[in-house]
Amino acid sequence: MKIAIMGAMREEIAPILEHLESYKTLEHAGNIFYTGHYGGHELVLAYSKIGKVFSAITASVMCERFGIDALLFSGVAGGISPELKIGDLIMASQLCQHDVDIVAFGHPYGFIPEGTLMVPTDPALRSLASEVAIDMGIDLYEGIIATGDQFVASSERKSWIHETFNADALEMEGGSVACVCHNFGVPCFVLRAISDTANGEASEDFDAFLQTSAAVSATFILAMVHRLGH
Ligand code: 3QA
Repeated sequence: MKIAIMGAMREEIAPILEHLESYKTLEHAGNIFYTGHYGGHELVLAYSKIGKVFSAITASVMCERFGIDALLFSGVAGGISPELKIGDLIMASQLCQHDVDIVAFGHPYGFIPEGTLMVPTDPALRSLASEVAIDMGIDLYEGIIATGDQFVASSERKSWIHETFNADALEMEGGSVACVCHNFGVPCFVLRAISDTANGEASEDFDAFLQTSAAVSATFILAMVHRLGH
């Protein structure tokens, strides 16, 4: 299979790149795409830069230009559910855009006409992830992830996102990437390890835990790649 793995920040992709014995690079559309082999599959890796727009560019290029069979997103997130502690893993069942607001026309928050409020991820990739988690003895949460072009560092905004979308975690790219994949018909999986809890201490926690949480997510993604298509 040909599998795309993407993150938003360099730190989210670096621990995966380290595991490739060799790779080639291709520069395109403001990104560096790394191609190589792992676990008997062809891989294409890239970090998009932060946010919905940059991540949509990268995901679109991966879908359109690399002929991928699946796209796996690996990275960190702010936890909303009190069950989620720093370092815990959550896979998205579905994702939304918490910053979309055309409520003046009677639409619910997050809804764009001819789109859907929630975009689901691929059920087969989710069940594979559940099996991998059991085998590795890891607790893997499943829930709604809310995406927006904001680093959330306030309990008020975090509560609003929870109440409005029933989201368990939030970040800045998953919703756009899932939307791109959905529109291209490419199976998508979004995994995040918690780096902070999106409250008043979020920026300090994020700086302290970005690297370790990114590595937790990357390790799990590589275990999934090992199991894909076998
Ligand atoms: C944060 C990263 C962006 O790609 C989204 C991390 C973790 N905690 C979050 C939170 N709110 C929203 N998203 C997240 N990622 C970008 S800002 C830091 C940039 O530092 C998930 C995420 N609470 C760069 C140094 O200047």
